[in-house]
Amino acid sequence: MTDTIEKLRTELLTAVSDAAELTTLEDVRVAALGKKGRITGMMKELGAMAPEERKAAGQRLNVLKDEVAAALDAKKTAFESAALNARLASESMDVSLPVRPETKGSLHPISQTTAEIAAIFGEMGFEVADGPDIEDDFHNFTALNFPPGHPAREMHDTFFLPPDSDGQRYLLRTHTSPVQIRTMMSKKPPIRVIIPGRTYRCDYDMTHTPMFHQVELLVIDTETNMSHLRGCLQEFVRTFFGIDDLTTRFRPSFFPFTEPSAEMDIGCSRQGGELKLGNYGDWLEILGCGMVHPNVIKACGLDPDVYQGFAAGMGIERIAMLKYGIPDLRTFFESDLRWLRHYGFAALDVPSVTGGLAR
Ligand code: 2U9
Repeated sequence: MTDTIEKLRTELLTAVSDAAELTTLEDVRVAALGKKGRITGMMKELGAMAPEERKAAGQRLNVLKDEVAAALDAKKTAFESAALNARLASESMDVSLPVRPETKGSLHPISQTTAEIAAIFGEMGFEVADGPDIEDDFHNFTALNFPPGHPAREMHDTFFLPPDSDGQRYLLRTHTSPVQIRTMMSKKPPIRVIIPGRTYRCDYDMTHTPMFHQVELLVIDTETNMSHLRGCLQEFVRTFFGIDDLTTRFRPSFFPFTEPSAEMDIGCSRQGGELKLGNYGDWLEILGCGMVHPNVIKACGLDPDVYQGFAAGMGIERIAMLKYGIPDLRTFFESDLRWLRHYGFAALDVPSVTGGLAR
């Protein structure tokens, strides 16, 4: 029996090693370990042996069975990884190839500008957060320290939905600030987020549309101050407009949700009726900002004696118009294909601070 097992071992291991493909290997497995396989057959013969002989032969057959099964497994794994490597090699593509010139369609300037803003703040360590367009009074007003009766709560400024069965009056968010409230209530500081998104106000004229886009940023930590706010926003406008020495100026202002509050201007020139950004002595208002009001920190369940931070907000249409020389706000939402072809951006040219923000 010992000789037979040894012969069978050599035969089976050679068959495994000679198998050139998965189907042959499967044939070897069936011929060795299947119901009618050679090893299975020899196991069946053990019953007819004398007890001593049966014990020794049984042990040898078990060792052989494990050895052949292991060799089959190893060979199968080798076949599978070779097949995967061949597939990966044949399906690879060169992602650095330029976009096909015949690509139809383009990115809307709002999408392009939003991606540029996210790339700049992303480089500074900010995450992008988002939240619902339909909000409740708490997240849109109360938690942001708007007192009852504040003009922004009025019917004529805010789009309210009809009250639901519980009398709850939902609204279309008037700013992206409720997302900041949701972020502060769900995340532990340090928090560094930007929130780009749609906002809605009941207003329509040359410089207002009922839906517009805002981006807000929020930093909450234990030691943030106005100089961090200034450095961060100055770095942003310089990178966004691509003007290294762009000057900034902060003027005191008022918002219910920040204290102190400020408006930031950037340097410009209006000579000859043409607006030029840069260090020319004149000023253009670009965004609002401030240190988050302690009442807002408290409303989000954080201790204002431990945490403070800064926030800022700006209109995306406004900065897109300034950067790309788009003269009329209302054209953003007219879906005029000629306008989109003129002001649109190549769809797969993802902006980055190092690779460039726009062509
Ligand atoms: C939280 C705390 C503070 C966000 C801020 C502004 C100033 C601001 C306007 C710019 C033009 C809106 O698009 S716009 O009409 N925004 O001036 N926004 S500070 O402050 C926050 C936000 C959330 C929790």
